Amino acid sequence: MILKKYTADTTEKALDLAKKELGEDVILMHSKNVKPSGIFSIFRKAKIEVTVAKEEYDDKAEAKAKAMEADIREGIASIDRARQKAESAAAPEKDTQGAAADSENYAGRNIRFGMPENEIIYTEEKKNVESRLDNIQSLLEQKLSKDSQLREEEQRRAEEALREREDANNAKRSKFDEFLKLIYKMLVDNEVTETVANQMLDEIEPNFSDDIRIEHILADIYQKIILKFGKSECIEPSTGGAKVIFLVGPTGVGKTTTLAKIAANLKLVKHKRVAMFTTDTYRISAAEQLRTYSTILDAPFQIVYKAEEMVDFYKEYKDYDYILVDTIGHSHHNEELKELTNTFLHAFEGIAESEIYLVLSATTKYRDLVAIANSYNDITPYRLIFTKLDETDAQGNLLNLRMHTHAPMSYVTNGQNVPGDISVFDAQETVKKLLGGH
Ligand SMILES: Nc1nc2c(ncn2[C@@H]2O[C@H](COP(=O)(O)OP(=O)(O)OP(=O)(O)O)[C@@H](O)[C@H]2O)c(=O)[nH]1
Ligand SMILES: [Mg+2]
Repeated sequence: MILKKYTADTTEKALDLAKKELGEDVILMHSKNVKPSGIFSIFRKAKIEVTVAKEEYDDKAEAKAKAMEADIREGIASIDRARQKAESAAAPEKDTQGAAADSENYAGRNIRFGMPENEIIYTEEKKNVESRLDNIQSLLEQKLSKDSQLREEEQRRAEEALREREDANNAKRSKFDEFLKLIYKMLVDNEVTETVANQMLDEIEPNFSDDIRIEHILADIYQKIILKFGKSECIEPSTGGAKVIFLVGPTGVGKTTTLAKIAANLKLVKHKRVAMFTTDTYRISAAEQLRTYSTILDAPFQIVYKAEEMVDFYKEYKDYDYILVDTIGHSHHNEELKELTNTFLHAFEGIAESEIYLVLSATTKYRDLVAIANSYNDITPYRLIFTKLDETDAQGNLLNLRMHTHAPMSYVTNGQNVPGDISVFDAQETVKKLLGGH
């Protein structure tokens, strides 16, 4: 707040000076008559000195200042009234009786000051008004200091309320963050990669409500991961002729065993006509393994060496429902075998409907799984089968690979038993495990 004094003939003129310098919004704090000095000062007109303030803060304070200004104006009016009274006492037409009475009333002072009667009245009234103004000023000062205390108190309370609100928000936010951290830890413990875990958590709507509970966040992320897994896509009958089903993948993941499980289910449960081919001519034991299953299932069996040969064999079994083809397992670094597999996979284009399933073990390291999946991405679209779920407690790689490849999930296997230990991938079951369920 700026406080300044201005002196002029009238209050208005003094205020004008103040407004010129400080602007229109100055507040009149105090006004008083200033006695002229010098030998003939008694005959000279008194000047008015005003004290003005310029507020530098809120409207409320301005309103209060205006109220004070009104008080002061009243004081000034009072001075003016006194002056008028004194002037009318000095007027020539003043009746002598009245003057005598006044003279009596002020006799003591008359003797003391030796002044003309009208000047005595004026001086006394002026003193009264000045003392009244002094009172108003001290009142104003008290009020101002009280107001400023109140303002400080108000500001302190507002700041405290803001701090409390911030603390409460931070508490809720940190509760939400705490839950997210727990879920993140759970996912990563289950071998979901940090990238995928963050991707999942990013999709959770922030919730800082009072009744935030971990169950709500879990339900949210549960739904979201299930949606990420999408609908499982499994073997479907062909619209004409035998459907050719290929199982491809690295060595030892369980291709032959899984093929036997699928064949057994199609034949024994769904009563479909099934033939079994193998392109794995590298190891005698590999072919013998599948032959044994075919014998048990009483299903035709063929060893296939070349892609053209396979098309010829297909003609023999085209009235069957399914031809299941086991392929040679190979490293994703082995370009020769990769090319050979490629020729088999594309042999039926324009001849028969086919589906290709990439068999991966849930126990394989994420980095290797990505390399394997990438090597098949170059060849063909595929669906994902995960084996050996019984050998790991962490199913994170199922989500990682689904997110990496965008290939549909199909089957999972969880044991060596044929024809058991195979099922259609159940996203709910896997997501429950990823989130710490059993
Ligand atoms: N624990 C467990 N073992 C399995 C599962 N599936 C297959 N196996 C075992 O994994 C081993 C390899 O299975 P195969 O079916 O021969 O694997 P493959 O992919 O055909 O192997 P290659 O033909 O040599 O490339 C066998 O001992 C199977 O019994 C499974 O779901 N769980
Ligand atoms: Mg095999």
